[in-house]
Amino acid sequence: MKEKLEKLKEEAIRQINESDALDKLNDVRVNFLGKKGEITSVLKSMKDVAPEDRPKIGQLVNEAREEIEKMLDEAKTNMERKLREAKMKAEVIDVTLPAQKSNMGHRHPNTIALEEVERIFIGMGYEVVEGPEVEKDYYNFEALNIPADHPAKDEQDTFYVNGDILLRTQTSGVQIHEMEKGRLPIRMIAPGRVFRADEVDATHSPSFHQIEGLVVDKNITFADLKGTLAEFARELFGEDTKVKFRPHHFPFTEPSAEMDVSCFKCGGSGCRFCKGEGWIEILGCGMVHPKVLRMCNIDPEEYSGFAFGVGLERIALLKYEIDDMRLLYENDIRFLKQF
Ligand code: 2NM
Repeated sequence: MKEKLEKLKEEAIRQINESDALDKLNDVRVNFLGKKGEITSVLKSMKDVAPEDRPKIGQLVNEAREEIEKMLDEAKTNMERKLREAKMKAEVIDVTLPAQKSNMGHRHPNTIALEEVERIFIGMGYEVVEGPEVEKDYYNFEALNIPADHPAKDEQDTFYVNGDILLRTQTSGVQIHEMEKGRLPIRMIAPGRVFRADEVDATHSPSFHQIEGLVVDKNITFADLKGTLAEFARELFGEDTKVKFRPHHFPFTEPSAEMDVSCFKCGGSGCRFCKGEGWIEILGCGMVHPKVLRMCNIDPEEYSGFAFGVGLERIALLKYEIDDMRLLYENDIRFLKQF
């Protein structure tokens, strides 16, 4: 009996040492100390032991049981400690590692250019006014002195919603609405999306953006127009920028002009950027036609005004030296991130 107990003990120790997981240790406990375990069955066979030997054998069995229990407990404590240590090691956080940067969005070059233009005009006391992209034919053409049979209407042929309603080809309609309100004087810019029946190429798109400006007050002259737009050009392209006005024709202004700025790359001597010209065309402008004022119930004998229109994409392309307008519409983050 004694030998059998020794053997059981040895076997239990061997199995404990071999256990590499808590559930395996538990199996050992069940196999030896459980209800149907080895040690328990030894106890059950006590009935075969001579009565005088029973206390002695009983003590041996209990000792073996206690010893196995102790070994199991120690092994369990050890194993739990090792598991805890491994877990701590695996879950270590190095607080000195650089943080993962979240992917920030980026303002579109058009937006950057628009905010720059808005900043300049707000600085001169202008209001920024927006209006509808879908407009009545009257506000896009008629009120701007472009009658139905005018050739300028062919030039700006557009997308009609129906015979009377269209996608605006310029933001001038916003200025007409503002003049109709009868609150004078007016100093405003109207930025926004416009539409033309143009094919897509490096410098054209059927949908682009314009910023139009309007000043209406008493005694406004072409000198005010020149001073204002020259200052705009200097703020946008640098203080050494020169401006030049060439006579032009628009139905809604008289006289009308186009304004060139001296090339901000070569300073006017001629380079690849200005195609050797030294000058870059930047906007159209003029004194608001008396007919336009009258249609808005403003007396041209009392009030006068100047207006201008500039393409936002044109400014973004020039300012950021982008050579293809299509890049502005593809929204490739690798391109957009550069500005
Ligand atoms: C341009 C050029 C010249 C213009 C005129 C008006 C209005 F409403 F007052 F008649 N708004 N914008 C204007 C004048 C626009 O774009 C090249």
